[in-house]
Amino acid sequence: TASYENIKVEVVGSKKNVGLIQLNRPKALNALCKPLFVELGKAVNDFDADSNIAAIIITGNEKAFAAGADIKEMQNNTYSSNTKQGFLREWEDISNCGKPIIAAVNGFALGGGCELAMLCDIIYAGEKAKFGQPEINIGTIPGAGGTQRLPRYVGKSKAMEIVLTGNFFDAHEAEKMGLVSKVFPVEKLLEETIKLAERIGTHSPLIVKLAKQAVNQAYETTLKSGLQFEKSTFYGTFATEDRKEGMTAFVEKRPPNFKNE
Ligand code: CO8
Repeated sequence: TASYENIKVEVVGSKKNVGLIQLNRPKALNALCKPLFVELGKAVNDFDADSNIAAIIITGNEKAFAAGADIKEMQNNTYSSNTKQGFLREWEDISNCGKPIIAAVNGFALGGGCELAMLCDIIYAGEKAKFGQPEINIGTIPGAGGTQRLPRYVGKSKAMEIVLTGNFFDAHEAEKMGLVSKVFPVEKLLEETIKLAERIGTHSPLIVKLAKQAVNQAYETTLKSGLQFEKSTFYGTFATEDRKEGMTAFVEKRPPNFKNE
């Protein structure tokens, strides 16, 4: 794998089919500076293109998943520099990934860090994780999905409270509001997240990709066209070898042998 300065990249899991990306600027609590985001985008794209990889994990360290955009780096930005340089461009690489991405959050997930976790498909948290959208404290607003994804995930009242106060909330609150799907002891988080990725990795990669696309429609379109998309995609699975294999294996009472076809 390529070598990076702001992230560490590894292939893990007993079948070596899980791509692990660790944000690695511990001294700045993994603040998301531009070079970090360029590297993260490249690592995600590479794993997305690698047929040996079933799912991707993004994590940080025990103190911080990511404490937000790099405030020191953006301090002197201007409206025109943001606009001309496309300040948030690299975020697209992550939202365009076809494979499942799981965020394993220990420590702070604030501002852009919380938004990065929300760009992922599933969030697992360690019990000391702290989430928040503190942008309001520094005179700005969330800029990478916080005002749009939070209300869709946790509802308007909670989202407003989080965005307008800038207050942090913990892993258990995050789980209760549905932002996080499970909470684990700090030292178990990564191992449990790898297990989740491995479980996903037992399925047909092709069908996993379709399932991810279909769930995402629920956040991107109306119910009517989302249901239409689901139905067409469901019908479409019947054109795949893996659908045939899955049902045949069930009837023959044996494990399926998916070919990604
Ligand atoms: N940017 C740059 N440096 C940071 C950041 C940050 N977001 N967060 C922490 N650091 C640095 C600190 O400056 C400090 O560096 P130094 O030792 O050189 O002074 C080091 O990390 C350790 O931090 P603290 O000493 O502050 O550690 P504490 O344990 O006392 O406090 C906190 C931890 C509470 C997390 C605190 O650091 C904090 O409040 N950080 C800022 C959180 C924040 O406001 N985040 C939102 C940023 S705005 C944003 O994300 C907008 C998103 C827009 C889109 C994203 C584009 C990428």
